[in-house]
Amino acid sequence: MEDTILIIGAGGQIGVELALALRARYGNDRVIASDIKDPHPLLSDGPFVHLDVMDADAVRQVVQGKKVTQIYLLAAILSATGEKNPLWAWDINMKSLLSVLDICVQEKVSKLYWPSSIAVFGPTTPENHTPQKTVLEPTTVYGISKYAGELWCQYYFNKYGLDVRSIRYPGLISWKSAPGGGTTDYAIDIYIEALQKGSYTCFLSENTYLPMMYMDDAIRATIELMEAPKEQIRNRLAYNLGGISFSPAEIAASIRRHIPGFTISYAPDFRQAIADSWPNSIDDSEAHKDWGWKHEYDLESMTSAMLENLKVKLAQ
Ligand code: NAD
Ligand code: AKB
Repeated sequence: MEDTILIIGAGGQIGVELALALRARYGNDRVIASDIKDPHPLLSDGPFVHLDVMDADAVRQVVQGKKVTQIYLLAAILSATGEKNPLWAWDINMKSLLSVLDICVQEKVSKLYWPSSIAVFGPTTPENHTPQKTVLEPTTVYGISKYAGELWCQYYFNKYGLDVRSIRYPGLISWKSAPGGGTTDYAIDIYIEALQKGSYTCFLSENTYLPMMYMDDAIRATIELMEAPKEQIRNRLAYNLGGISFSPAEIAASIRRHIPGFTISYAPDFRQAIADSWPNSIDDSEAHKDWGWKHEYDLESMTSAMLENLKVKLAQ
């Protein structure tokens, strides 16, 4: 039987690109995009349903009615937005996951993808080449919800055999769909403002290093993980995923190689404390060993791709 895939939160930064990639791979009709907001214009070539993930009955109806066999649960409140309203962020992030885990078991959905984040790490975690297994003492509500979420995913795998898979994404950088309120969003805004204004005021300080990744790599990782044979998935919490590590000063220097007059200034705000609590770089050797993961984009190739694509998009 062919799979029918439901993406919840398909209108967001990752969802739009993941929906496009899954549709290109499995066929437009096999991938149902859903979101609480109106459909993104790039998703008009396939099915879309309005869906609030907090409405468990509505999610169940879609799963039953469309005979869904795989779910990608992307709806969440990210780090910076979450710190403004912690209990609300906790409620959305945890209730949505627990309800979808339950629906998957009851409706015999064969696979669930739920992303975690580098936000599971905290100030007591080793900050360079952070290992897969290490101290996890996150200080943001977002990070706490991701850590708890990982444990719930593992619990559902152990208790019910649910094939749930997860990645701790680093900050993702992309141009097709806007980011949704994270601490790493500066590394997208900087490209847009470099093209529009020739200058950027960064909300993180110049030497703040964070793990980052170009979206093409992240989408490929997600699909490779989901397609890997079950016996190769030895980690049922979430896989560390490396990529690039750079600071605002370094991304600015990389932009200056394309836009020589570009200037950057720094006005750190509350997001600095979040960034300071996260690692500088990630060791993803377990993902490499278990399912062959290897990233492709470095800072220079990502800058070229971002500027080239944004130039065309912003001119439209
Ligand atoms: P986003 O904020 O861009 O997208 C989330 C989508 O979920 C939005 O389209 C939003 O409308 C939708 N949504 C919100 N509440 C909903 C609800 N009640 N019902 C249905 N849909 C709802 O986020 P994203 O960057 O695409 O992130 C997707 C997932 O990946 C999240 O779990 C996030 O924590 C994780 N992640 C993202 C990054 C990153 O850098 N983008 C890094 C690490 C982990
Ligand atoms: C955020 O900054 O909140 C996200 C993430 C790294 O999880 N981009």
